[in-house]
Amino acid sequence: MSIFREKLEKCARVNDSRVVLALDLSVSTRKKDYREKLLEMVRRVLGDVREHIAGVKVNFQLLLPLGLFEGIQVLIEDAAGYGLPVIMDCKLNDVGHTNEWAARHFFDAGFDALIANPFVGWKDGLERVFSVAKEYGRGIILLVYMSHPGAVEGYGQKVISGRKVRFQYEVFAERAKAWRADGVVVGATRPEIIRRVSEIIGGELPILSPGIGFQGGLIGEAFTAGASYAIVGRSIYRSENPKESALRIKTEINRVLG
Ligand code: BMP
Repeated sequence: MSIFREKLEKCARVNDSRVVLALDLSVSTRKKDYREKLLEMVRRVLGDVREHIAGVKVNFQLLLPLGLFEGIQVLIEDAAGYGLPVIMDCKLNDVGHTNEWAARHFFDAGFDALIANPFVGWKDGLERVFSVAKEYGRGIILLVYMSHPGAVEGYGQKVISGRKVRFQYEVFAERAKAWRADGVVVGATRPEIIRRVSEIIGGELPILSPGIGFQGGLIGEAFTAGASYAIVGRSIYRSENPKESALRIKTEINRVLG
């Protein structure tokens, strides 16, 4: 098991939580002191909810205004101080040499794992990302089926694999296992697909499931179908009391998991 997975599972145990916080807050760059305001907001939310989450996910909404070796460093240090792993949600999706450098920068900056898109394939696509992750001892999480309606057009299409007609996401779930990924993303809006992916990966990899709350996914359905973690953003950081919301969500997940 990778260091990233060990860290995620340890936090899940210590905080008794299967929630990964999506820190997607934003402040318009037209506002004065937007960097300071944004950093203050995200640090406050993270500090408030830290005992009720298993990890943190950052995406371009924070990376672009805060800067990888500037504000993001403060956030990574905060998370490290709380013992939380930090995932870079860059959905890496290019040819090998640029993927490799992006991954090196993210790992040098201190991210524990990054999310990549298996659509680019292995050879001179994700192969170099996996080898960089191995070199640094960090994690790679693969998108297998996204949570938005348009996901059906790609992840949900039928493809010919070998001689069989399969769903694209089934092939991706098998690749995640074969490539020794550290987790897969499957939208909580599609519990039947979580169930199928869970059959394919047979408990070998955690299923991280975004889309609960604002996108219509339900905790009961997603976790009964086999989700391991919920990736939750707006239902926590947009609520009046993020700490209480994170506690409520983790408690509901724990109740479903029994
Ligand atoms: P929210 O809980 O506010 O809907 O946020 C969901 C988070 O999960 C966002 O950070 C988004 O980038 C991410 N996400 C998603 O919603 N669907 C996917 O299929 C993959 C994601 O990474």
